[in-house]
Amino acid sequence: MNKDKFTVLKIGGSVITDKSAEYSARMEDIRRLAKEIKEANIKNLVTVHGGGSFGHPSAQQYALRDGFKEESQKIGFAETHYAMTMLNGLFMDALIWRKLPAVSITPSSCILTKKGRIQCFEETPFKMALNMGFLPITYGDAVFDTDLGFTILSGDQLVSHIAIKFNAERIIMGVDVDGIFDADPKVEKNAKSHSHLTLKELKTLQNKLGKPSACDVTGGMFGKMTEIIPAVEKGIQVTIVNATKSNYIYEALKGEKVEGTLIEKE
Ligand code: IP8
Repeated sequence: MNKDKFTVLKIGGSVITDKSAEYSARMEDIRRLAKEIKEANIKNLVTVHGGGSFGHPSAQQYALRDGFKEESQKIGFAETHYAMTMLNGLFMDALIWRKLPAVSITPSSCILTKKGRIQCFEETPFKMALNMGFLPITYGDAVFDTDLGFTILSGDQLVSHIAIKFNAERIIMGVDVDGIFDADPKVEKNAKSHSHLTLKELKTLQNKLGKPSACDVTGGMFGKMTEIIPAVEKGIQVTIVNATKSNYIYEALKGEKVEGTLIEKE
């Protein structure tokens, strides 16, 4: 593995798709983010994107996360995975158009989960791509599961797994709100944002917020917090920024101070 530390960037599905309409990509945001990634020009970057209105509706309709129960779900698995390859294709197109050497790593072909958690990751092509200076791009996907038959792997679990396994220096999570709040800012007008959280504060806040009842099959901000906790425990710094706002991802990648939430172990 490359000796230089690297960055894992997550681009949320709510940033690059319109969650109110199935299979609706936000092309302007996809192009803008590709430009920001190009201009930031940082070495050793792994990017993971979410599913938004491409992955979640069919995953929910066919209850894929709970695993294989009946034959009729198989077409749902196929549709969900195919929809994710379409969204990934749009993102890849924008990156390659900018002359970035982006290479897609398809989770359903190289990852197996066990009860929903990553069990085996055929990582050699991923490591070679990173070592050779390519820009690996991966995403939340419908994957095969040794116990459940199949399930849904969230981009957030992938982010944390990759960051821990390959010793990343930092994680940048691009979401559609201004960081972590003490309540859902889309519901509570007076929700207060946190510019800095320690691991202890993050855990306390997570308990306070509790599980949401959102249509996001992988758990929204609560799921995000659950997934990043093990990475923060390993000393990986996590920044949560609003990727719908111009240049926030650029500034975060450059290591500049940007509005959002910085999470550190201590
Ligand atoms: O949007 C889930 O990934 P996420 C992807 O990162 C699918 O939670 C297929 C629903």
